[in-house]
Amino acid sequence: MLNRRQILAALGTTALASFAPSALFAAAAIKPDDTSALLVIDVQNCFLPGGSLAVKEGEQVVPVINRIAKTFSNVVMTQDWHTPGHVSFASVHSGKKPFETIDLPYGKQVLWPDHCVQGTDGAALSKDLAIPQAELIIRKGFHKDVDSYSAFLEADGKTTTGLAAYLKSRKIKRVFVAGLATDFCVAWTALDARKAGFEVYVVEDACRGIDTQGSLAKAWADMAKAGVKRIQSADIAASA
Ligand code: VGL
Ligand code: ZN
Repeated sequence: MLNRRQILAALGTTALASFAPSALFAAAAIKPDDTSALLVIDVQNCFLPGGSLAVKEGEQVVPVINRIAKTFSNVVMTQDWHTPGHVSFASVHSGKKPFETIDLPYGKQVLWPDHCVQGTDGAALSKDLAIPQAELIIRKGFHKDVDSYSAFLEADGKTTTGLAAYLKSRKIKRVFVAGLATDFCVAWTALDARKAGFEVYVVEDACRGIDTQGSLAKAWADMAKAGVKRIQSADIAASA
């Protein structure tokens, strides 16, 4: 009689290798349910090629987001929605250039090229998004003197957008975050979602970053520390 150890040894690594990956993959697939929502962050013309604050490879998130969105019954989109002359624009601070920082009453602010001005074509959502079931569009950053990277909370740290209350009233427990830019609006949204008590997944290949002054590495580190789960679109089970 072979004992357990001898059987395992006889099976050897080939048997394990051919068996384990698919089993692991199946176990790892995440299935969005009715308590899950996909948050599609700022997939707007200004952040896409030709836009005033174009994110490198930003257009590549669109097909990935369209694909994963099919697995969600709840999808919320956001739009960065600034006034003309918004405080986050370098153009309104004399002697300042885009990507420099200034101190504002609510803290440090990165200055940007003018972008996502209310009602302009640059502020429009990408026409290539194909998510007809999206149920809510949250606009943010519309107070002239306060920025809002996060879809939940403005940069003053206290003015809410109403999104947490909306999601809670819809019984959402888990949010999946995708879009632009990984290191600003995606990361701030993911961090605030954790603070609001949601289970949070950021879908890495459905996002692209700006990466200024180490912002991308810092964003991933902050998100890991806050318990945000970093996943790939392939980790989400294909729709039934
Ligand atoms: C964003 C910079 C300025 C973003 C918005 O969507 O990540 N970044 N405004
Ligand atoms: Zn903005």
